[in-house]
Formats: sequence, C-alpha cells, structure tokens
Amino acid sequence: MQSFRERFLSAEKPLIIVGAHDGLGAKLIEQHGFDGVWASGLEISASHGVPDANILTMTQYLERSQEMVNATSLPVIADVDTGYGNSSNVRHMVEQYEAAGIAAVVIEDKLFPKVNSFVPGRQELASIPEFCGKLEAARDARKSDNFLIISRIEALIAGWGMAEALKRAEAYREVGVDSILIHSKSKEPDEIREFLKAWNKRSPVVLIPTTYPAMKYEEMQEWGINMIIFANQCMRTTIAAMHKTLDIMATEKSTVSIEKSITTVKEIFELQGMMKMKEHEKKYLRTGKTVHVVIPAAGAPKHEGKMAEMLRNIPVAMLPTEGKPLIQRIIESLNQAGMQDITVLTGYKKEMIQADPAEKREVPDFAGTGIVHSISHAKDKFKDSVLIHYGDVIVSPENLRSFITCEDPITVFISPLQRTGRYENKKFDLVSLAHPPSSGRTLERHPKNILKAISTDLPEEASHGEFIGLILLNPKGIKTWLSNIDQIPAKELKSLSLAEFLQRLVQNKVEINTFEARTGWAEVHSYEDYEELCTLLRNP
Ligand code: SPV
Ligand code: MG
Repeated sequence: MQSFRERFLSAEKPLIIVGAHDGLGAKLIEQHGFDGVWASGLEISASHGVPDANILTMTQYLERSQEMVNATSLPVIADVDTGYGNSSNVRHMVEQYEAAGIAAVVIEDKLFPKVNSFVPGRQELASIPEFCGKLEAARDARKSDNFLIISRIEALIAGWGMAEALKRAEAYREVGVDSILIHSKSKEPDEIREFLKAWNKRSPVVLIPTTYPAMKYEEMQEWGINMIIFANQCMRTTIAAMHKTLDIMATEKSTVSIEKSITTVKEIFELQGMMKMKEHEKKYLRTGKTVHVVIPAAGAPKHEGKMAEMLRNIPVAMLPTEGKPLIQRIIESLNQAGMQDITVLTGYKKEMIQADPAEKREVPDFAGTGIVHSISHAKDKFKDSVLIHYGDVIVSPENLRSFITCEDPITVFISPLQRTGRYENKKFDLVSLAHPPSSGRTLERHPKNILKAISTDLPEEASHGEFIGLILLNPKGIKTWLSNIDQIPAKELKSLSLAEFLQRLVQNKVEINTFEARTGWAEVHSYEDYEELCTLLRNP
C-alpha cells in the first residue's frame, strides 16, 4: 500500500483534508471518504472555550490529535502552530507527534505565542534564520521520512508582501522539509494565484482556502497543489446547528419540533462503536453470571370465568397491570435483577405482544403444543445459565437475584402451599421435597432440599409446596436438560408440560434442587389473582 508520503507527493489531484477537533469529528470525516483529518488549532482551542493563541499547552493539542489518530484509520495532519517555542521545543514536539502516529505536522513561521491568522493586529513573524533552525531541528528529530514536515508561510497574513513570502518559501525549501503551506486571508484567490505563478511548482504546496472559497478545486489541481485543507467548516456548521436547536428549546420548551431533524441517539451509538463493544462484551465479558431468560408466552389462554372474558382479545402477557402490560413488569423485574438477554416466545396474538427491550420469537405451531416444545425454539439461549420463566408469574427483583445465585445444575422455584380461600380448588403443580417444611419457624431456607416428585396429583401428605414456574439451569444442568429432551420421542415432547418434564428428570435420577420463597412473587391465574396483583401494585 502507498504510504501517505507517496500519496501526498504523487497526487494527481490535491488530497482533501478536513478540520476536526476530536475523535467523533474525525470519524465523520472518514465516513465521507476524505483523504485525512486536520487537527486544527483553531478548532481544538475553540472546543476548549479558549482563544487560538497558544493558551493551551502542547500536550493538550497532542492529546486531541492522538484521539483522532485512534478514532480513525485516516492520516492526521496536525496543526502545531509555531512548534510551541524555539528549536528545542520543536524537537520535542516532533518526537512526541511522530510517536503518537501523526502523519504530518504543519509548523508556522510566527513567533510563540501565535494568534490565529485571521485575527487583526499582532501577527509577528520569526526571522528566516530562526525559523530555518526550527525546521532543521524538526527534520533531524523525525525518525522516518514518512512523517511529513510542512512549513507554513505567514508573510502574506502579516502583511509583509509577496516578495517576502517567496523568499521564505525558498529558504524553507532549501532546508529540505517536505512542503510549503502558503496562507492567505484575502477574500479572493488573486494573491494565492500570484504566489503560485511565481513559485512555479518548485516544491509541493498546501492551501487552506478558508477566505477564498471561490477558488475551484480544478484550478488548484492545475496549479499542482498537493493538498487542500477545509480547516474549520465542520465546526462552523456544528455551531450554527447548535444555535438553531438551542433557540427552539429555549422558546418552545420542548424538542418535539426538532426530533425528526436531529441525529438519533442510535447514530451516536454507532459512531462511538457501542454496537461493536456490545458484541465484544458478549464474547469476552465474564463478570458475574450470564443468565439468558426464556419466557414461554405462546399458548392461548385457558382461563375460566371473568378472566376468560378479560382475555378474549388479548394474550395473558398483555394484561394491563396498573398502566403496564404484565410482560413489561416481568421484563423490568428481570432487568432490575441484572438479566438483560430475555427472549419472549410468542404465538397466540403474537402481534399484540410488546416485549421491548426483550427479543420476541415466534412459535409457529403453538396451538396444541406445550411449554417444553415452545422452549425448544430458544435452544440457542441454552448456554451459560438459563432461566425459564412463566409468562404469567411476576417475581420480585430481590427474589430473582437470590434465585440466580443458586449453583446447582437445576433449581426450581417453589413456594409453600396455600390451600385455603380462593386457592381451595386450585390445581397446583405440587412438589414433594426431601426435607418437608417444618411446622415451626426456620432460620434460613434449606440449602439442599431436593425435589422428590412433581405433579398436579400428589397425595396430601407428600405435597410440600408448589412449583411457581421458574427453573434455573447452569451449564451442567443445560447439558442434562438437553440430553433428556433428546430422549423423548418428538410426538410426546410436543404436548409435555414443564412439570411433567421435571417429573421425568426426577424419575431419571437427575438431582433437582429447590429454592423456596413464601413472598415476593405473584401469579395471574384467576381474576382474583389479577385483582390482588393490581391492588399490590397500587399500594406497594
Ligand atoms: C487552524 O485551523 O487552526 C488553522 C487554519 O491554522 S486557520 O485558522 O485558517 O489559520
Ligand atoms: Mg491553526
């Protein structure tokens, strides 16, 4: 590949370099296919809110230039003003800038501290011998010729006339630096044309056509210009746009009228590489436990009475619970417990389900199939740890946080049985435990209370609690789960409930631990459940 030096020297057309002051600007310039970024002294100082007059230190300019190098693959041409002092400062500057990966520096022949070339008044020039000494210092300090040194002539800016400008150009060329930059503040390109004609392509030339935008690119090409720099137009555009937005926010006290015309936050994310970072996180970030959540919410409701009426036109997931669909509350709770990768399996009235920010995934043959079958549509989520979570159960973030700390291969979430009142006729997924609950008080939950059986149909004396619809699998549990699934004939698998599958695991001697919580969860099976949940949400 051609080096930047080769491209600069051999360009048949002038390279186009655009001014910026930070990594974001540099990225935008790269997106638009320009040849390089100008780390503008004017922009960098203005973005710090200070004058372009060497108020900032070399390190501050360098930091920004390096930010641009890091943000793009474009060459960065740094405006280093006068080199920040005398020949010793210049040597140090070159060492630092070259090491930072800058492609070129432009050193101007003014006295330190300089003032921006367009500011009327003081524009003091260094003597030719003094500036040539600085250029020699720069030339000798660089490690590679690929680091370009461009000498900027300010004689026309300072009002010293054309003869002085040409004299300086020749003196700097003789030092053996790579190019001259002839600067002008004239509104017309005549002065530049006069210089170029007299100079007659004796060395490569760079222009900054800020005040003479009328000079056409084709003409600059004819003059053999190697590089042009659009030094500050992007910053001027930004300021104009910010004024517009700020005016609207101040007068309208709202952003409604500008939402469509301003850049989306998503584009900012793209520019700053957020999506890439998230991809990398998936691959490399291993803090804590990664739990992928799968919520089966595909089935048609099988409710009775008033609940069946409520669910005539909506899936259970979309039941309104104090201003929010049930599924949104479930997702929020999971998010608060640190789980972000959530997949909601949909089927019945799938288009109605609003599961943002979770992923919605369709189970096409949801009708007449069971939950185990539904879950098989999220097989790719069976890695790290998986939490299977019913779509009609809401669990507090505190309970979820404790539950997912369970280290066993397979753990199911259970609750003590309540058989009185409205639960009298309820069909429970009953569980039988290795350590039946004591009738008295206990200090803490049993750390290893193995599931002995699970069924809707257990004898009274063996029924120690109910399964509420949450299962946690660690990597080992996932393996066991999947290999047991594989052993079940496809036809049988289709109609299997979670409880039935868990019972099969128990029969196959798979150890399943339980996690018990008396409070901090609610389900929406009956209308009474629903009313109670809404009351709880109203009066937390
Ligand atoms: C800069 O961008 O800082 C420059 C170009 O040096 S100018 O402002 O035109 O002098
Ligand atoms: Mg400058």
